[in-house]
Amino acid sequence: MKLLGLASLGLAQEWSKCSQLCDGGEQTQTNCASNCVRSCNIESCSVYDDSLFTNTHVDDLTGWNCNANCQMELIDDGYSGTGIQVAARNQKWQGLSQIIDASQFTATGYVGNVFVQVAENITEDFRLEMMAAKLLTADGTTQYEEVGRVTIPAGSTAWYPLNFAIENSNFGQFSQIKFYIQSEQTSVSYRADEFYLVDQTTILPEPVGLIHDGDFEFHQFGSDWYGNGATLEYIDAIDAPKGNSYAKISGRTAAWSGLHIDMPLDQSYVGGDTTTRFLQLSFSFKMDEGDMESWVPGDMSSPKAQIKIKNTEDQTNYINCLFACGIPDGQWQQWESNCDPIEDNVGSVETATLFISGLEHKDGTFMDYYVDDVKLDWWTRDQSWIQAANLRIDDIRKIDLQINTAGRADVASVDIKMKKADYTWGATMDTFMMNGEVTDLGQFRK
Ligand SMILES: [Ca+2]
Ligand SMILES: [Ca+2]
Repeated sequence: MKLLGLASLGLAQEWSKCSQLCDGGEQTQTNCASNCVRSCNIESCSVYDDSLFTNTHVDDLTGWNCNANCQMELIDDGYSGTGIQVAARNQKWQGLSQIIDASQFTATGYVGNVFVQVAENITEDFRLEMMAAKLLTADGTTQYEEVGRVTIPAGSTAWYPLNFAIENSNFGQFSQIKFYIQSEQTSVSYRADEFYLVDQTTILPEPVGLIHDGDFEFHQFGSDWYGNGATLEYIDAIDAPKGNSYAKISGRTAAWSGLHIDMPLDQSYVGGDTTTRFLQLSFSFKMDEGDMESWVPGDMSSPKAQIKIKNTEDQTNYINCLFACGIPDGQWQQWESNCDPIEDNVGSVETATLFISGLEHKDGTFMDYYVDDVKLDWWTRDQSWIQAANLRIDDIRKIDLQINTAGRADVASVDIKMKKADYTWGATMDTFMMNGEVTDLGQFRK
């Protein structure tokens, strides 16, 4: 029995996606078995090839300098392959740097990243800032600008992404721009690896389903996400469920306050067969661990997710997308739920907005929460059973068969027909159940 290889298990898909990325960027979860892929870096290989920085992977020290005579060395255990370690410094502006000729800046904005790690145990949070020192051609003075920062938590030895962006600058007035990493905490030595700096328009991703930047990896471009009666911040952290950033929602004052995004949901999403044609929402979610000390699961309402559809007659409909009685906690959880079908009675769609809110505590407080990897797309039947079924068939229902044709040079071919099984077997199933999923279903209806 041959089954279509249309879908593989989710894990396998993550693997194949990782292998298309370049800088050693797949992360394995520290507390799961080996080969347990959790997420991949979001950037594509091209960002390293197209980078305005040279020697992006730090194969050696070529092109990199330690600003104002600080000390650096090549290390073997970088983020991927070799990297750079910068020793303790005397002044905050001493740090790893590279100078780029300003004539290379031809686009209106650039975005970059470098992975950083502390080289020793630290007992307090450690902040690194990416600076741009822009040398004016006219009078030889320098303009300084902080273009990105990251805070590494006390005690952490993980690699962290330091995202940065330089936008809307009149690059033509400068002769060169020096990027350098600085920190007030000069006694802490740190490591850096895998740098890039590219035209921001070259790496903006296409929306996945209805959601643009659902993994919050491109927030520095001005995201479509907003805090709704709440403060929306972006956290850059290596433990993000997807990529290197996620959203924090704080300062909530009501059950409806949370996160929202306007979506390109048009009339093509309305109506049709409501038994098969509906949207599925999934997202990663956790509560603030600090808040969990006062957490009583029974005292908190579940998260809520709704699509608000406004029609051309200014009427509003809400489509529920989260039907769960799960108990969120301080660990990342994956939430997945089908939305109610969007029926014709919503009218002509003018705007559509997804809200993620809820979480009202019995005492009238509204806890902070975190979100990542939000997807909203057509529901499709999970076909991961096919691969599993094929493996079971190989394992249980197939045996090797040997036919000895020695001494029968006159035999041109052998036809084998199984006439009787050792035991009675069979199955009943709905004719439509595997339509389009199994190639030779008819053979089993004989
Ligand atoms: Ca490297
Ligand atoms: Ca993310």
